[in-house]
Amino acid sequence: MNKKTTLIVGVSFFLGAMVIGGSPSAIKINYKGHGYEYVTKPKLWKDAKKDAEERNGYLVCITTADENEFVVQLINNATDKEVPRTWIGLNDDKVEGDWKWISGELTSFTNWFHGEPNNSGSGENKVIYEKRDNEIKWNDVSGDGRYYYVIEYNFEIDTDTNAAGMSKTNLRSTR
Ligand code: MAN
Ligand code: CA
Ligand code: CA
Repeated sequence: MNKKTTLIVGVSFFLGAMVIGGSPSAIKINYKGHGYEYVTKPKLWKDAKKDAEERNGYLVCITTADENEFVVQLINNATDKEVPRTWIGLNDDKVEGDWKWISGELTSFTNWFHGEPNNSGSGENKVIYEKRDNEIKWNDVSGDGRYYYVIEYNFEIDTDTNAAGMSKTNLRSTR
């Protein structure tokens, strides 16, 4: 097969798998020994947290610029729609302004939008990734919205075909 044929066959196979499998409600991928699952089913923060814990994971906790870049790519490549608002495991529920990862990890790395966190309105103690202009960063919001979420696992997980395809093409092409 020449290059063009190989590409067409490859892409057709991928789209075929998408049709057979339907649009995936979760994307599973491993990074530096941890599993990450992007759940494209909107939930309240507390229900997303509970779901993650019931599956032996936790809402994603981001401690380095590399990990941030990886999670941003996961969110950015998950759907062909506008980047969805996405819960992470950061909150200041205990003491206003004292941000904590639910994993207990250090909070030295941050990725707030300019002007955030602002605890606006009647208070904002949970955090999402969202897209403003061309940036995907953090904003504090109330826990009342229903958004997608990323589950992190302290171990590698089984990845599905679609996610493997995504990791090889989309993720690598951004490096
Ligand atoms: C604006 C900003 C944000 C805030 C949201 C709440 O976008 O003030 O800081 O979180 O409104 O909807
Ligand atoms: Ca707050
Ligand atoms: Ca805010």
